[in-house]
Amino acid sequence: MDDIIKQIKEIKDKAIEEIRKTANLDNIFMLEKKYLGRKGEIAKFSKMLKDLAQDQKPVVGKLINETKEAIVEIINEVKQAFDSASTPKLDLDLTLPSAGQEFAGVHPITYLKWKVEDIFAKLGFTVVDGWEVEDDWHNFTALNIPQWHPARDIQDTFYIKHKRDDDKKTLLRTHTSPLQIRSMLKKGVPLRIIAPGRVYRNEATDARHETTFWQVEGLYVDKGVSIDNLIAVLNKAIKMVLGKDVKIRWRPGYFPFVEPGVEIDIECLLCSGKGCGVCKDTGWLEFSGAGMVHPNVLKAVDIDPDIWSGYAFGFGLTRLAMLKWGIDDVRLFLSGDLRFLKQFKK
Ligand code: FA5
Repeated sequence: MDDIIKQIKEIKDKAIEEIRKTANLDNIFMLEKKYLGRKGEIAKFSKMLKDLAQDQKPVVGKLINETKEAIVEIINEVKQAFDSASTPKLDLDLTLPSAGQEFAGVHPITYLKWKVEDIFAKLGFTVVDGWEVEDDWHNFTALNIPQWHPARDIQDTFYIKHKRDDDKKTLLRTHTSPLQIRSMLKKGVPLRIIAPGRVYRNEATDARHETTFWQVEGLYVDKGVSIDNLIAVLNKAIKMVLGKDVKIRWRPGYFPFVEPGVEIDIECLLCSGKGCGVCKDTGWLEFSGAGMVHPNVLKAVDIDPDIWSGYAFGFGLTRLAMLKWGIDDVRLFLSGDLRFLKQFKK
């Protein structure tokens, strides 16, 4: 028995010395396991108890318990010392009222996009999404604007630098119209979609023109679609988005991918049609291009124009936002100016 007692005392001294000397908290956890763990040093002595004589068991058992308690105590002491050393002393008054938390708001264009999507969904349109980096074929050629066509000059764009100069040349899309092509190729006909998205043009900016702006493309292809359907749907949708009756002007317009083509203007709500800097004193803001899908566009995606017909439109979501909220400069949308953006926070 004397031998066990000696061994227990030696282990106790060794444990206490090791724990005191340790320099980091991880080691403390390791030593705790080493001495007090299920298979640790102290547990070994507990297992020996059963082989001792009856009168020796309480003496050795008591010593084991005292040793455990002494080791637990020193471990706790050292842990506490580490804790208080790692807690920085801050000059902080926790009773002060909070400075308040600011939450971000939804950008007005995003809000309007959601509204437009809801309205067109109610009118039976599916919302589709596309890429902002397009290839020349989807952005121009398939839309009846071949390489040599002068209409390419109207939508000057940002080309992605590379050596090729053919249909696979990539560029930042100049309009959402490539989604007409992509949707017909992917989904076939009949088809009724809208495609909202960001587009890019290399042009001088002014109160109505940005280099980066948003459009919403619409396409409806079926049997027997007429221009009356187009006029009815757009008149209805515009009024629903703006939440009031507005004057809408339809006039002939040229886009190579529609025939006949129209341009749609909305009375300038900033000056109630009287004429101002934003509408260039005309009283109208150009809002959308539209028309009946050109047979060449249908042929480009292997759809028979003798069976199917359709209308398409592409309106400026950014222009619509200007009209809805009376914003007199398109450049405010991307300015990142919080004084502007905060006005739209719900
Ligand atoms: C087009 O982009 C055609 N893809 C529209 C279309 C689609 C016609 C389907 C026929 C069938 P346009 O370049 O006119 O057309 O642009 C359409 C609308 O985008 C304009 O009426 C205007 O509201 C808006 N827009 C055009 N350029 C800018 C710009 N730089 N900044 C802000 N909005 C613009």
